Amino acid sequence: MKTDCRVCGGKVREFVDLGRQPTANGFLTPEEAEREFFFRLAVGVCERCAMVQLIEEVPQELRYHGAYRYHASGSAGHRQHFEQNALRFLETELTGPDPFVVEIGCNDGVMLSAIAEAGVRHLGVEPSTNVAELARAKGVNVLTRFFDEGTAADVRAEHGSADVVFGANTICHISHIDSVLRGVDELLSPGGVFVFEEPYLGTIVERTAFDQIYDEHVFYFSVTSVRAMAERFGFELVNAERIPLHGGEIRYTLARAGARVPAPAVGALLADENARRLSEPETLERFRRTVEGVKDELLTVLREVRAEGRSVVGYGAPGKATTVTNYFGIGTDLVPFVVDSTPSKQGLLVPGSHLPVRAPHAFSDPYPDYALLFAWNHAEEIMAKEQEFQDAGGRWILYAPEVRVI
Ligand code: JHZ
Ligand code: SAH
Ligand code: ZN
Repeated sequence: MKTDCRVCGGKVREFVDLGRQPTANGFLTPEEAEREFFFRLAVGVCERCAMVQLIEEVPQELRYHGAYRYHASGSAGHRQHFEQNALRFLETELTGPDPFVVEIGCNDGVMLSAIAEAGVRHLGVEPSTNVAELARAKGVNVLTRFFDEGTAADVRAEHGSADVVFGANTICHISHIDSVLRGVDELLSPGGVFVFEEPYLGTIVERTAFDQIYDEHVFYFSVTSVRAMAERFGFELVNAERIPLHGGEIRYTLARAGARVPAPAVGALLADENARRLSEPETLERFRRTVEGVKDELLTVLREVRAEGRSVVGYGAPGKATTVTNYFGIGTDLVPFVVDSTPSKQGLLVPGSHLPVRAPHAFSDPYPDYALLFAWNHAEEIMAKEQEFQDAGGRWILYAPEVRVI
């Protein structure tokens, strides 16, 4: 069992245990389901640096490989967001004579394709070969490797230093985060920035977004813990911006210590975290109890509507659905199947709970009475798309931040 902090070596105190869980994006065939991998999904907080992190971890090769199912370009909202990110980098950071940007975990090229289109030097470091191929098909340069200090040294030797190192929903996935920070130190130009956008502990606690907890999310960052981590490795946290993706994230900007003046947002968010006692044991314990309440309520609603003979379909098969269905014990008796727009998930089973994943057309064939919205962070996009379901009398069941039937 892991009890030492991956950042500072301090003691990690466990505060929530979501039970035996498989790897969240390990969608599988019925044959594979017989020898599925499980681990104990539990989270703790470091008593020294406040970094919230998994107690046990899944080896990275079991999570990222040639059949990684998450395709970042699947949502119109995400495509738009990352294109805007690219434009912002092009306007503000990549303005020198021959700029170079490295993205850690570029996935299917959702961000770098816009950089490639602008003709700017770039490299995606992406170990999952299937999604790396999708990026290459969009004209993106990709190195299929896990990022760490060794990779950083090789990239620097071949391409020179980078003006921007970027990562989205990836940096919190890497358990050897010390090696990542040493690697960024090696790779970044003196005036460069390391920018990463990751789920925010503050939102997870505030919105009871416990389904953001799964094997891939090794760390649950806060401004407090990221600032401490930055300082440990010779960096300074110079900006922290709240962004709406995945229900609420923060975009952190790290520069070399003393190189840039920190934005006022850093101090403001730190003060807010202190005032909320975000990383304190009693806050995290309250979060755990709230999750238990959501579990009881959601199971009650699902059992009631099923007892009335109503049909329920799951909408979306995000990684989050693995946590919810396995922790709550939601099987095909309550939710016979889910629909998801990602081709590579269709025809497979949700890890652990084994709910079948079907293509979106199964949703209207015929419409169910209720749809349990697993992809709740895309609620606006999905509800607009599925207006006909609502017009036909269909109702949505939501469970974050609380159970609601609308
Ligand atoms: P979505 C993944 O999280 C995993 P997930 C990972 N660990 C991470 O950190 C973030 O991404 C970046 C489907 N869908 O975005 C597509 C529809 O069916 O919440 C997706 O399978 N219809 C890397 O998995 C899922 O829902 C639609 O109209 O929690 C959403 O997954 C839309 C918009 C989506 O990420
Ligand atoms: N940036 C995209 C994709 C996030 S999915 C987005 O925000 O939507 C996370 C990606 O990180 C996966 O494609 C995975 O293969 C990659 N990844 C995981 N560990 C990594 C590592 N050590 N180095 C580089 N990429 C990694
Ligand atoms: Zn620590």
